[in-house]
Amino acid sequence: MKSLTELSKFIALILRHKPETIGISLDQNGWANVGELIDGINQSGHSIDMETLEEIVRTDEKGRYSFNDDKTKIRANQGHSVNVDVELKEVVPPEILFHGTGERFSESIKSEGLKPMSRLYVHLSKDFETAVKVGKRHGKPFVFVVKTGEMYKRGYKFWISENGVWLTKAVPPEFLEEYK
Ligand code: HQG
Repeated sequence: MKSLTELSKFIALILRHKPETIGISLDQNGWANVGELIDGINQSGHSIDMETLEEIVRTDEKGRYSFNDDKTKIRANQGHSVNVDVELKEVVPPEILFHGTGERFSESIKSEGLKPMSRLYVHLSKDFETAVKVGKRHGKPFVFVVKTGEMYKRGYKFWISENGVWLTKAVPPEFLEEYK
Protein backbone atom coordinates (compact mmCIF):
# COMPACT_ATOMS: atom_id res chain seq x y z
CA MET A 1 0.00 0.00 0.00
CA LYS A 2 1.36 3.41 -0.94
CA SER A 3 1.68 6.06 1.74
CA LEU A 4 -0.91 8.84 1.69
CA THR A 5 1.79 11.29 0.61
CA GLU A 6 2.76 9.15 -2.36
CA LEU A 7 -0.87 8.75 -3.33
CA SER A 8 -1.40 12.50 -2.94
CA LYS A 9 1.53 13.22 -5.27
CA PHE A 10 0.08 10.82 -7.82
CA ILE A 11 -3.30 12.56 -7.53
CA ALA A 12 -1.61 15.96 -8.02
CA LEU A 13 -0.01 14.64 -11.21
CA ILE A 14 -3.40 13.39 -12.45
CA LEU A 15 -5.47 16.45 -11.49
CA ARG A 16 -2.96 19.12 -12.49
CA HIS A 17 -0.90 17.74 -15.31
CA LYS A 18 -1.61 14.32 -16.78
CA PRO A 19 -5.10 12.89 -16.29
CA GLU A 20 -4.38 10.60 -19.25
CA THR A 21 -1.90 8.68 -17.04
CA ILE A 22 -4.92 6.77 -15.70
CA GLY A 23 -7.08 7.17 -18.81
CA ILE A 24 -9.38 9.92 -17.52
CA SER A 25 -10.02 13.51 -18.54
CA LEU A 26 -10.85 16.73 -16.71
CA ASP A 27 -13.78 18.95 -17.66
CA GLN A 28 -13.27 22.60 -18.58
CA ASN A 29 -13.39 23.60 -14.90
CA GLY A 30 -10.74 21.07 -13.92
CA TRP A 31 -13.12 18.53 -12.37
CA ALA A 32 -12.50 14.80 -12.55
CA ASN A 33 -15.24 12.28 -11.86
CA VAL A 34 -14.49 10.74 -8.44
CA GLY A 35 -15.56 7.21 -9.45
CA GLU A 36 -13.36 7.37 -12.56
CA LEU A 37 -10.42 8.69 -10.52
CA ILE A 38 -10.68 5.89 -7.94
CA ASP A 39 -11.11 3.18 -10.61
CA GLY A 40 -8.29 4.62 -12.72
CA ILE A 41 -5.87 4.72 -9.78
CA ASN A 42 -6.76 1.14 -8.80
CA GLN A 43 -6.30 -0.05 -12.37
CA SER A 44 -2.85 1.50 -12.56
CA GLY A 45 -1.39 -0.69 -9.85
CA HIS A 46 -2.13 1.49 -6.84
CA SER A 47 -4.84 1.08 -4.27
CA ILE A 48 -7.35 3.67 -3.07
CA ASP A 49 -10.96 3.81 -1.88
CA MET A 50 -13.35 6.70 -1.21
CA GLU A 51 -12.47 6.82 2.47
CA THR A 52 -8.75 7.17 1.71
CA LEU A 53 -9.43 9.82 -0.94
CA GLU A 54 -11.54 11.79 1.55
CA GLU A 55 -8.73 11.54 4.09
CA ILE A 56 -6.20 12.83 1.56
CA VAL A 57 -8.42 15.80 0.67
CA ARG A 58 -9.15 16.55 4.34
CA THR A 59 -5.60 16.27 5.65
CA ASP A 60 -3.54 17.69 2.77
CA GLU A 61 -1.32 20.30 4.42
CA LYS A 62 -1.75 22.79 1.59
CA GLY A 63 -5.43 22.10 0.88
CA ARG A 64 -4.55 21.14 -2.67
CA TYR A 65 -7.87 19.47 -3.61
CA SER A 66 -11.60 20.16 -3.40
CA PHE A 67 -14.69 18.02 -3.84
CA ASN A 68 -17.92 19.41 -5.24
CA ASP A 69 -20.95 19.46 -2.89
CA ASP A 70 -22.03 15.85 -3.37
CA LYS A 71 -18.45 14.54 -3.67
CA THR A 72 -19.00 13.15 -7.15
CA LYS A 73 -16.27 15.43 -8.56
CA ILE A 74 -12.79 16.45 -7.42
CA ARG A 75 -10.25 18.98 -8.65
CA ALA A 76 -6.91 20.53 -7.76
CA ASN A 77 -7.34 24.10 -6.49
CA GLN A 78 -4.28 25.44 -8.34
CA GLY A 79 -0.96 24.46 -9.89
CA HIS A 80 -2.25 23.18 -13.23
CA SER A 81 -0.28 22.89 -16.43
CA VAL A 82 -3.37 21.72 -18.37
CA ASN A 83 -5.56 24.56 -19.51
CA VAL A 84 -8.59 24.51 -17.21
CA ASP A 85 -10.61 27.28 -15.58
CA VAL A 86 -10.94 26.56 -11.85
CA GLU A 87 -13.04 29.71 -11.35
CA LEU A 88 -10.38 31.61 -9.41
CA LYS A 89 -11.42 34.67 -7.44
CA GLU A 90 -10.00 37.90 -8.84
CA VAL A 91 -8.69 39.98 -5.94
CA VAL A 92 -6.81 43.15 -5.00
CA PRO A 93 -3.31 42.08 -3.89
CA PRO A 94 -1.46 43.41 -0.84
CA GLU A 95 1.31 45.97 -1.43
CA ILE A 96 3.93 43.21 -1.67
CA LEU A 97 4.04 39.44 -2.09
CA PHE A 98 7.01 37.05 -2.33
CA HIS A 99 8.29 34.54 -4.85
CA GLY A 100 10.71 31.81 -3.85
CA THR A 101 12.85 30.19 -6.49
CA GLY A 102 16.22 28.49 -6.92
CA GLU A 103 19.31 30.68 -6.86
CA ARG A 104 20.29 29.23 -10.23
CA PHE A 105 17.20 30.87 -11.84
CA SER A 106 17.69 34.29 -10.27
CA GLU A 107 19.74 35.92 -13.06
CA SER A 108 17.35 34.82 -15.76
CA ILE A 109 14.38 36.05 -13.70
CA LYS A 110 16.07 39.42 -13.14
CA SER A 111 16.36 39.92 -16.87
CA GLU A 112 13.16 38.24 -18.14
CA GLY A 113 10.86 38.62 -15.15
CA LEU A 114 8.77 35.78 -13.71
CA LYS A 115 7.06 33.57 -16.25
CA PRO A 116 4.58 30.78 -15.51
CA MET A 117 6.90 28.26 -17.21
CA SER A 118 4.96 24.97 -17.43
CA ARG A 119 2.03 26.16 -15.29
CA LEU A 120 -0.88 28.49 -16.08
CA TYR A 121 0.16 31.14 -13.54
CA VAL A 122 3.12 32.49 -11.61
CA HIS A 123 2.69 31.48 -7.95
CA LEU A 124 3.29 34.07 -5.23
CA SER A 125 3.50 33.60 -1.45
CA LYS A 126 2.10 35.86 1.23
CA ASP A 127 5.18 35.66 3.45
CA PHE A 128 8.93 35.23 3.28
CA GLU A 129 8.97 31.87 5.12
CA THR A 130 6.58 30.26 2.66
CA ALA A 131 8.59 31.62 -0.25
CA VAL A 132 11.76 30.06 1.19
CA LYS A 133 10.00 26.68 1.39
CA VAL A 134 8.85 26.95 -2.23
CA GLY A 135 12.35 28.04 -3.29
CA LYS A 136 13.99 25.06 -1.58
CA ARG A 137 12.18 22.76 -4.00
CA HIS A 138 14.56 24.14 -6.63
CA GLY A 139 17.86 23.94 -4.72
CA LYS A 140 19.43 26.82 -2.82
CA PRO A 141 16.49 29.20 -2.23
CA PHE A 142 16.36 32.75 -3.53
CA VAL A 143 13.48 35.07 -2.66
CA PHE A 144 12.13 37.99 -4.67
CA VAL A 145 9.86 40.68 -3.27
CA VAL A 146 7.13 41.36 -5.82
CA LYS A 147 5.69 44.89 -5.91
CA THR A 148 2.15 43.67 -6.37
CA GLY A 149 0.51 46.94 -5.26
CA GLU A 150 2.28 48.81 -8.05
CA MET A 151 1.45 46.07 -10.52
CA TYR A 152 -2.22 46.28 -9.57
CA LYS A 153 -2.22 50.06 -10.08
CA ARG A 154 -0.77 49.47 -13.52
CA GLY A 155 -3.60 47.11 -14.45
CA TYR A 156 -2.15 43.67 -13.78
CA LYS A 157 -4.65 41.11 -12.51
CA PHE A 158 -4.37 38.87 -9.47
CA TRP A 159 -6.29 35.85 -8.30
CA ILE A 160 -6.35 33.79 -5.14
CA SER A 161 -7.00 30.07 -5.26
CA GLU A 162 -9.41 28.19 -2.99
CA ASN A 163 -6.37 27.19 -0.85
CA GLY A 164 -4.90 30.69 -0.58
CA VAL A 165 -2.18 30.76 -3.26
CA TRP A 166 -1.72 34.14 -4.96
CA LEU A 167 -1.53 33.94 -8.73
CA THR A 168 -0.75 36.27 -11.61
CA LYS A 169 0.06 35.73 -15.27
CA ALA A 170 3.63 37.09 -15.27
CA VAL A 171 5.80 39.63 -13.44
CA PRO A 172 8.02 41.98 -15.49
CA PRO A 173 11.50 42.64 -13.99
CA GLU A 174 10.70 46.23 -13.00
CA PHE A 175 8.35 44.92 -10.25
CA LEU A 176 10.93 42.56 -8.74
CA GLU A 177 13.42 43.20 -5.99
CA GLU A 178 15.84 40.81 -4.38
CA TYR A 179 14.82 40.14 -0.75
CA LYS A 180 17.60 41.35 1.52
C1 HQG B 1 11.08 29.70 -12.28
C2 HQG B 1 4.19 24.13 -5.13
C3 HQG B 1 14.04 31.09 -15.20
C4 HQG B 1 10.24 29.94 -11.05
C5 HQG B 1 4.62 25.45 -4.53
C6 HQG B 1 10.16 28.54 -10.48
C7 HQG B 1 3.96 26.49 -5.42
C8 HQG B 1 12.04 31.10 -14.09
C9 HQG B 1 10.23 27.64 -11.72
C10 HQG B 1 3.68 25.75 -6.70
C11 HQG B 1 11.61 32.22 -14.83
C12 HQG B 1 8.92 26.99 -12.05
C13 HQG B 1 4.44 26.36 -7.83
C14 HQG B 1 12.50 32.78 -15.77
C15 HQG B 1 10.03 31.69 -13.47
N1 HQG B 1 13.70 32.17 -15.93
N2 HQG B 1 13.24 30.54 -14.28
N3 HQG B 1 12.19 33.85 -16.50
N4 HQG B 1 10.36 32.57 -14.43
N5 HQG B 1 11.03 30.80 -13.26
O1 HQG B 1 7.29 24.41 -9.79
O2 HQG B 1 6.43 28.67 -8.15
O3 HQG B 1 3.45 21.65 -3.38
O4 HQG B 1 6.31 25.55 -11.84
O5 HQG B 1 10.86 30.85 -10.17
O6 HQG B 1 4.24 25.57 -3.18
O7 HQG B 1 8.19 26.84 -7.78
O8 HQG B 1 3.05 21.50 -5.82
O9 HQG B 1 6.67 26.88 -9.82
O10 HQG B 1 11.24 28.29 -9.64
O11 HQG B 1 2.77 27.04 -4.94
O12 HQG B 1 1.20 22.17 -4.30
O13 HQG B 1 10.59 28.49 -12.81
O14 HQG B 1 4.08 24.40 -6.48
O15 HQG B 1 2.99 23.70 -4.64
O16 HQG B 1 8.66 26.02 -11.08
O17 HQG B 1 5.84 26.30 -7.55
P1 HQG B 1 7.21 25.61 -10.66
P2 HQG B 1 6.87 27.24 -8.27
P3 HQG B 1 2.66 22.17 -4.54
